[in-house]
Amino acid sequence: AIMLFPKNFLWGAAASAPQTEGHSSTNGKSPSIWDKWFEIAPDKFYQRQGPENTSDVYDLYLEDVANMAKLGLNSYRTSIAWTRLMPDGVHVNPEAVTFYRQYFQALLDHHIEPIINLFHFDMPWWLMARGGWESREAVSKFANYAQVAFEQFGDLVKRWVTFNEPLVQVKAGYLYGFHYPAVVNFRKAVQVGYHMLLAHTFAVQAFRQANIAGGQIGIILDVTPVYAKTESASDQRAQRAADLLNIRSFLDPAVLGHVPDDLLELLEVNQLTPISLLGDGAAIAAYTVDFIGLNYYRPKRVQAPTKPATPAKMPNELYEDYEWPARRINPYRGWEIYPEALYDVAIMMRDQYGNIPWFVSENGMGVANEARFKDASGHINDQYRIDFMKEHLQYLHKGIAAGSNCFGYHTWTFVDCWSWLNGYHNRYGLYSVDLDHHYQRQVKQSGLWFKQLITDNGF
Ligand code: BGP
Repeated sequence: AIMLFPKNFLWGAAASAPQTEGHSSTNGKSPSIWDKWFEIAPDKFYQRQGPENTSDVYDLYLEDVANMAKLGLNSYRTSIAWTRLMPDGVHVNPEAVTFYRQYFQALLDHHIEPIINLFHFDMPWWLMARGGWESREAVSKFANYAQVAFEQFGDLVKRWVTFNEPLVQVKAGYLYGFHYPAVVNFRKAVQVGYHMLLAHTFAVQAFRQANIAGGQIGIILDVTPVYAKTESASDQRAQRAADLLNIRSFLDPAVLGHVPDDLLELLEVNQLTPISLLGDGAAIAAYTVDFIGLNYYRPKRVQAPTKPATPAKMPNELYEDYEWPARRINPYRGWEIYPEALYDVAIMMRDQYGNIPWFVSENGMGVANEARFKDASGHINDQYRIDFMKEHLQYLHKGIAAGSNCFGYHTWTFVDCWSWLNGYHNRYGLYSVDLDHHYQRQVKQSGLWFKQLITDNGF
């Protein structure tokens, strides 16, 4: 079958500043929690690969942009590092302004639309030292940073994003304890999540006030419908709770302008209502988004809890992750592959969120030790990644055909990049980087396929 995507569909790739730029402690940048954590506990990081250099986009962005143009990308998402633009949270670093302006201009010169995100897990260290997202102060600091970014780059960047996956930071940092500050405390997680929601809200407010001609603002969330193990009442209850905490907690306020009533109730019953909740409802209602980005890698499946939970692990008393016996697994990363979810999410956006414009802001296949798939010419022959994207695009296409308002597809990522505690273990790029030869780039088979995909606007 021939699958053509809508006219002017956005084809591109996504990345973030901390995972690609490098020069993490030079050129006027101050440390984020990642730089500091690596300094304190380097052994936590895969092969002691830290955030200092990453893929050196700071030096190599012109080469990358030229390669993007070669493959025909018409859009690219990355982030600004708050710690580079405003190293002390007050003053603007002129070198950062020059760097980002040249980078964004280079994209525009090649007809690649920059979609710019303000925050990708990289809390400044100076602010973390004052409580990070636990402190309400972070809300106004973030809104101020957003305003500065709109002023500095609003002439070049039209599509803005406040946050990438805020809930991942809430969960990884405050609930499951694997990202800094590695706390396990549901009460703190709620407070942090709430402050991130407010930071998002007031950044949208700053955006409306900046009045950027042709400008739009959105948020990027890691979202799929939650799938229950069975139709039983207890599994369905678990499904609703997981959906509420993981999906609706951010998607509802961002799009519909209110925190779900059942979430407020759940928090109240557990005496977890965040401090200062009551005064912010009007702002949340007033500053909703223009579009949504959804990152999708794997589905979330749950069942009713099978083990007794302690209060400290509050979500565990509501639901438990469940491994579907029939699942397909990406053998190179261990994650379930379930492309059908992209259709389900498309229908969810159509029916539950007023058919707001949205795009797939990340989708891709992580592969460990990918160098083993090099062919004789030195290119990585990643047919598995081509198959992965094709399958997902088929279900996305089906969702669009059913009327869902999806305007683009971004793969994670363009060049292999550094990933938090996983370093360079799992590779995702359309281009490989060679860590032994100063991040030398080379196109993979999937890159050539992606080019054809864009040329044909489908496959
Ligand atoms: C997403 C993040 C990205 C990226 C990706 C791949 O959740 O937004 O930053 O890291 O996941 O995950 P990983 O590198 O752990 O395989």
